[in-house]
Amino acid sequence: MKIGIVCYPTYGGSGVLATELGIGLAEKGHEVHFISYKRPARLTTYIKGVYLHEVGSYEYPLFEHPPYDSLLASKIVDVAKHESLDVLHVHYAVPHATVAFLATQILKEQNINLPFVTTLHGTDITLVGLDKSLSSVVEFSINKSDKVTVVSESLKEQTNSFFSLKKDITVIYNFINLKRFSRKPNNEHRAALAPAGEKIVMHISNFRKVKRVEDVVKAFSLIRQELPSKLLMIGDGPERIKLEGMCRDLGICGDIRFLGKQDAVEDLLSLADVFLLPSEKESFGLAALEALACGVPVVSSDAGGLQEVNIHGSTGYLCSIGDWEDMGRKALDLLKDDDKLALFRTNARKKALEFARDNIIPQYEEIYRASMAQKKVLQN
Ligand code: GMT
Repeated sequence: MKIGIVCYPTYGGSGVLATELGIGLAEKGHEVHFISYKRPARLTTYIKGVYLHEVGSYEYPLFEHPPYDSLLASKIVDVAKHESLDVLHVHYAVPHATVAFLATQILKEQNINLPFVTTLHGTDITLVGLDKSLSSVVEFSINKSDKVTVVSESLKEQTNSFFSLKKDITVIYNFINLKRFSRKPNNEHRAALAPAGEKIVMHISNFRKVKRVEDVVKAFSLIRQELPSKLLMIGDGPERIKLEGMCRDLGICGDIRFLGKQDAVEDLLSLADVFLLPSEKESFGLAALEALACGVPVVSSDAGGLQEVNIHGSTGYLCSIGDWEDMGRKALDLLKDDDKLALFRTNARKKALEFARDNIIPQYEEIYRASMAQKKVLQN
């Protein structure tokens, strides 16, 4: 198949998932055309069958903001026509599903029937999509998609309760490349980051408000009172400055390292003893899955789809949103008990196997085929 993938290129879960999907599809022999305003962060090397079409900008004194939606629609039309796409897959409803509808209508005028699949990732529904200023457009665009997928049962339930949908939604979980995400011990890195053999606590995110990163630091301050430990904070985003101030106020900066955005997160995850994810909202929790795949137990909130990934008392623990004291205690419970930690590590990796890339990608291929068949029937 020739597949167009529209995604955000940044270090957000939807872009990561879309990129890994495109790479996986190309490895299976499909031709994949990424359409994005920058090279997606996880697209680091040349891969046979993968092409990138950048959406440019357009400045004009009349515009306060460049017209991203129109530029993207125009690029989709161009790529669809000249690369003869069979299907278009857009990630994140806002504005990608709306733009996909516009682009496919333009193509229809030129007798090209391109089906489009929309994948809802989370905040496009639970935060941005719900906002009164956008919700009617989001609902319309979901209904106009040929197929709609979501990343968890929890997100399916929320989407159906927030919007009046005429569409069936298919759940396709986030997936993981288990070869890449596996535990690869690195004594040199461990000695550099935890020189006295301290335990390593880790968090990875885009440091947005919804991630409740301050709870990570609060939980860690409790952990380090009882156990020599280090906290590695990976990623960057709007909350980082506040967080750095908080570490200084608490006088614990010596035990916290902010490593910024990293590409090879699997190497760092391999160093961790426990992963903390206190999110306010989390439709699936790809970062949690990446940790589990590297054999790292997860202490997380019980938000959204996290309950479908992180199994309480087996792969880690689930705590109420905002209860950082419980998160700290649960992490300590694991960190202080080597046998338990070893058992949870094994369970974590075992759970991750359920989300193996090879099991999930065929579900997307099936959705593409179904959307193409549906379009053909409508056409005849
Ligand atoms: O994690 C983020 O805030 C980024 C966000 C996105 O849409 O870019 O990630 C969402 O999509 C991921 C991939 O499907 C999910 O694993 C994340 O749980 C989801 N984030 C939220 O729901 C907050």
